[in-house]
Order: sequence, then structure tokens, then C-alpha cells
Amino acid sequence: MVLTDTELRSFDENGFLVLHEVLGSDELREIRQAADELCALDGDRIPEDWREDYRYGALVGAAVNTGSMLCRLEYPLAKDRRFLAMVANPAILAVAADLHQDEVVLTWEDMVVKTPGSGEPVPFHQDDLFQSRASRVFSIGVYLDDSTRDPLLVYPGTHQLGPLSESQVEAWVAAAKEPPLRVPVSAGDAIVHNVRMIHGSSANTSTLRRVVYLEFRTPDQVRYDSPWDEWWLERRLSIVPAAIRERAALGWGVNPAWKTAEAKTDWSVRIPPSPGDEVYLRVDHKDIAQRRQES
Ligand SMILES: O=C(O)CCC(=O)C(=O)O
Repeated sequence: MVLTDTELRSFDENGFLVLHEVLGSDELREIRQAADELCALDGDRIPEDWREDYRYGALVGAAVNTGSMLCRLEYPLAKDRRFLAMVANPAILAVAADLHQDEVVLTWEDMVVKTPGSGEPVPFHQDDLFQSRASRVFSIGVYLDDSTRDPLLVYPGTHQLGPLSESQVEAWVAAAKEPPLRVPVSAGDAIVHNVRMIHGSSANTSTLRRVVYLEFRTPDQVRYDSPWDEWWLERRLSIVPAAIRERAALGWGVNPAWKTAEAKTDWSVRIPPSPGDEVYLRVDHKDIAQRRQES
């Protein structure tokens, strides 16, 4: 275990946990460079088969896919091997394994880009797209930039309300007696959040803020409590082993602050083996719905 009992209890009670210095300075520099390069692409310079992954305008609401301000980059692992290597950061995998107490599989990856002056807030919400209904899901948001002036805003404990509709979230927030809690962090830190905790952020008027969100579930959660099936799971299972190999190939270590993560984790036990040799780095979330329609 890398998380203490106090941290585990706090996560259960509040629905979020701050992890400091998950990325060391070298890894942070590499990931930022990868993000800079991908964010700098626009128009015809974006390879054709990546275009649908570049999202503009706002993450939610009427301004989704409007204008030219990048707000989200989907499926980053296939676009730069450094993002893939980051998935195998020992701190990230050890925290995921501690919180699930089981094998883990990556079920979501994207980069939120809050461009300064874009004016688009992230309205309060629970993450409900493709969600598990009966079991706990969490996402690890790795910060590439300081969020001091544009932090994540959370309502601690609200994951305990269970799944809510958009209008129920809106009503709950309107009636809340306390303002949301600001959770500012530094570049290289991460915030784990229970996807049911009500969270959001204001319009970014300060500096660029990018966060890579990595959601982990267990293979059985995917099998028995998710919209996906064994076909999708098999492809997803190839990602973490590929990330471990990529990280070793790049020679990336662990930030000294998380040395125990490396020492205490026996990856061969916690990471289910990939069912085949093929590596799938862009396993679309919508594939299952499309395949069901086609069959
Ligand atoms: O990083 C943020 O401001 C929130 C992003 C978020 O909640 C989401 O992408 O669902």
C-alpha cells in the first residue's frame, strides 16, 4: 500500500485526494513538451485520423465543438509515446491498485485544456458518460500546469448522493449552503476524484491549465458493471502492459517522493496480462454502442 489508512478514509469520505509530486521534474518536462506539440497543431496540420479527437469550445453545454479554442484532446496515448509512458508512472499505478484492491485496467484517458481567456467554465457535474452504476470509479487527474488561479472546484462528500441527473446536480448546487471547495495544486501533482463527486471549474481567465485524466476500473467492473463487453476489455487490457514496456524503454524512473510506490508494488500480480501481442492505444469508448447498432 502506498496510501495511508487516513488517506483511504479521507478519499472514501470526501471523494477526492490530492497527490503531490507524482511527476518528477524530468517527466513533467517531457509530458509538457508532448502536450505543447499536440496543442500547437491546428487545421490541416492535424493528421486526418486525429481530427475527431481535437475538441473545441466547451467541455459541456451549448458551446461544445464551437470556435477554435482547444478544450479537450481525446486518446492522447496513441499520439505521443510519452503519454503512454506516463500511464505506467509507479505512483499512478500504485494508487489505482490501492484504491481498487484488485487488478486495474485503463478505461478513460484524455487531456483537458483550459486555455486562458477561453471564457468557458466547466459546469458542476458528475462524470456520467459510460459509467458503472453499482461500483466505485475514480479518475486520476495529472496536472501539467499550476492550477493556483483556476483550481478544480469540488463539493466534498457528494459522491455519496449516488448517480444524479443533470437537473438534480443543478438543483443540489443551487441549494448548497457552502461554496465549493477550491483545490489548487502545482504542476506535477494529481487529484484523484470519485467520478460521482460533484465537481467543475470556473472560466479560465489566468494561465494555461492542462490536466491528463486517467480513469481506472477493474476487469470485473468492465465485465459486469459497464456499458462495454469482453471485446472492448481485451483491447483495453493491452494498454497498461504496453505503458510499462514504453516507460522501461524510455528509462523513466520514479520521482523520489514516491520511491515506496516502486518498491512496494509487484506489477506482475496487479496488472492482468494482455490477452495477445497486439497493442491497442485508441480503444474508442463509443465502439461498443456502434457495434451493438451494427449487429
Ligand atoms: O479540470 C477541470 O476543470 C474539470 C474537468 C472535468 O471535470 C471533466 O473533464 O469532466
